[in-house]
Amino acid sequence: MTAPRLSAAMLDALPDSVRLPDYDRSAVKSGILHLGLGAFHRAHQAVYTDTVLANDPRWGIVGVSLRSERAAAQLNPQQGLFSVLSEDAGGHELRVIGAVQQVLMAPREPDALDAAFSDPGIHIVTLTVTEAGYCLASDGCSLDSKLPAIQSDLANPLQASTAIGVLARGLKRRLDAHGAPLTIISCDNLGNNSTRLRGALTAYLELSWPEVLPWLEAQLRFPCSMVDRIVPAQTEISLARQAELLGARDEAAIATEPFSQWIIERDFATPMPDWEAAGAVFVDDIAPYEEMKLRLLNASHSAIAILGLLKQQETVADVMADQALRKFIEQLMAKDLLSAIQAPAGFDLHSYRDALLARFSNVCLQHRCAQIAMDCTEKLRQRWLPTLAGRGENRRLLKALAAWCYLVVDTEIEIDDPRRDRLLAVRTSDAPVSEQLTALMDSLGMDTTLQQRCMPLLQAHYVDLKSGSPPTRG
Ligand code: CS2
Repeated sequence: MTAPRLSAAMLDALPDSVRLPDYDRSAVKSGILHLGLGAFHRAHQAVYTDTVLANDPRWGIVGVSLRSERAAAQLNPQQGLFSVLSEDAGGHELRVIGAVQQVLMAPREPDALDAAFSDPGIHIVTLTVTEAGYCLASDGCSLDSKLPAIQSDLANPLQASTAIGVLARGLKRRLDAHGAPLTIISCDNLGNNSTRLRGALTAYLELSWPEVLPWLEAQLRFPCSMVDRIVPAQTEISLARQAELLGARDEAAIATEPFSQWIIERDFATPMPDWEAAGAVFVDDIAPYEEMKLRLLNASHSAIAILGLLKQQETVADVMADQALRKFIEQLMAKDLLSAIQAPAGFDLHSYRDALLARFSNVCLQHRCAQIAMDCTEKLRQRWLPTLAGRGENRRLLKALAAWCYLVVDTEIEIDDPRRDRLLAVRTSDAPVSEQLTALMDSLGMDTTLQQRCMPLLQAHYVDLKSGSPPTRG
């Protein structure tokens, strides 16, 4: 018999081991609007907020999906409830989160969305829309206003489906309604994430509603944030196991690791949830935290994914169990990545690295290499280029970059990337190697000075790979 679907009515019937929302959900008011209600938000910001709600009912989350109906279909029939399984070799915890009140589908529900943006009880907008969701040009800073999705939002603001278009219209409505302040926080893996968001949004508003800009300057704040928790995409198998543990079928279930970190720049325009009481940290200078995470965790994650795919390893834990790959990753971290990072004050980078190796080796997480290898042109720019631009040892990082070039040009591995067409054009061209590599470096937004410096070694490693030498050699 299939288990009944998770719902508010059946919470009391769940096993005693399951941790439930310890507050009255009917007393919760909406205080946060979240754009992009994927797995990461559910395993991260929603969990911190759920903890806060036990003492302060002002911070319920209204979720907004931009393109897909999926999150609404998963969560609304469950009254926003979902379960988070956190697990490693030490054991597991299963918790039901009640912080999400409802999910709106932006292009289908413009009136409800306008009402949410105009609600004076909403003080905060958070976003997890992936690196590509900021619609940035190759310089990584300005808005790519020629993108078809941006052009379409500018032409049809009521059907907006990019984060930038939805946010711009929402701000216009809020200003027209009352102009109360707002704190807007990006929770995506981009350095200076909220500052970049602000830049893209400002450029969009200049083209659409420039009258919003003085208010944005005066009344809105965009604190940057560093988020960390490994959240693999669910599979049929993991969903079935979680249903068994929960005693209910949960279409929005999330499986993750016990570790979680959230660092937020202290720069707020509004009252804030006491996320610190739930384990987040507010800091004045976020740059060293962002740098540490992107250039160590995410940088090695991308290398793991690319090398793993080339060696037909399915998951990150599989890569870590492969002696040659593990050794390469350990060396990459120790020799190339660590030395290029300025640690936050009082932080021990070596223990951080050790903890990362243990997290990557967590066999409870089915974190597929293919998931991490998505959107490489966006990710590698953030994760690898700043280290390559430094003056330190870069040999292994250039090998990993050569491995990405090899994956794009010389294999038939599926490419899931916002610049897929450009990459496929290189795959099918018969241009000389140096031209192919230049085209790939251009797609990452690598400037010409850096290209000139990297090219000789990159090309040598790439030619080695083409001649059958494994990327982990040497
Ligand atoms: C991963 C990240 O998919 C990826 O690119 O590197 O999602 C990573 O799991 C998180 O940033 C961990 O906090």
